[in-house]
Amino acid sequence: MDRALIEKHLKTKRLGQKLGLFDRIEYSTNDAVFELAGEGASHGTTVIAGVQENGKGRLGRTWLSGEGSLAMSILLRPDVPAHELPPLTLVCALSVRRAITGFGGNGAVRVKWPNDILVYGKKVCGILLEQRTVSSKNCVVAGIGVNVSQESFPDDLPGAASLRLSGINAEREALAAEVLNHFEEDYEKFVRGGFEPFVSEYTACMVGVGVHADVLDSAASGGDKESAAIAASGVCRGVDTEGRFLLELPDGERLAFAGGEISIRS
Ligand code: BT5
Repeated sequence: MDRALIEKHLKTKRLGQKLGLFDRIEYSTNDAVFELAGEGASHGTTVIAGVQENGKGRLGRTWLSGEGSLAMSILLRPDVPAHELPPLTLVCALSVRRAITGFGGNGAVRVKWPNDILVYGKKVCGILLEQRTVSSKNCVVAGIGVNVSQESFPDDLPGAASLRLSGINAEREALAAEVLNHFEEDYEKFVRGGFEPFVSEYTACMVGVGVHADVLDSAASGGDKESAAIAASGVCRGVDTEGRFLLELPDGERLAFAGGEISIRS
């Protein structure tokens, strides 16, 4: 990872101005940032790695970050009450989506509620926001994993692709800087006005709007999607002003889900 190249593209005031860079890190960049938070690191402190061993997904899942990937984690010290923070994951997905589309892909780059970015239906990015109280202060770490230039994936990840395999050629350092540029702006907008200003953009690039969807209870199955029970089925109607997934049931009633996982029926 080339620091000068990141700095060349970085236009932020705070995000990424304190930067830890690793070609390889042996543990999750999210945990690395929480450690720095415990040492008093300021808002915006960022850790970026090429290869990340022991990367984390949601619900105890693993995130594969081998050669050709980008793993980055950003420390946020929000002045927002904890219960208002969940939609920040969606905001972060929009920032990363915009950073990616700066290199190509346009309409093919979509968000899958709540935390994935897909290109041509395959997952190129996953986002994990974690919140903890560190030294009695509320800290959020936004973790972003992007498959940038891998040429292949293991057989057990048939739904994964890299930007390169999807026809988008991005330099990791430039992409990382653009993610920070977009997220700084979007984070400030979110702190001022909540998720409402993002609803139409999110809905416009969201996978599955108007299509039949199942909401899965993956938390109850310990994160295992295959064995997760279907909590509800209906037609996806986008997201509401709190970033919740809207499902229209066959009788016309609308349910809003703050958590869970979505399976879109094609
Ligand atoms: C996520 O979880 O997608 C969140 C991934 C967050 C990774 C970043 S990297 C920087 C920071 N440090 C960390 O330790 N984590 C964050 P989830 O929605 O639960 O999806 C996990 C599932 O995605 C796995 O169970 C696999 O099925 C699949 N998966 C794992 N690695 C993948 C990859 N590289 N590309 C596409 N899919 C992958």
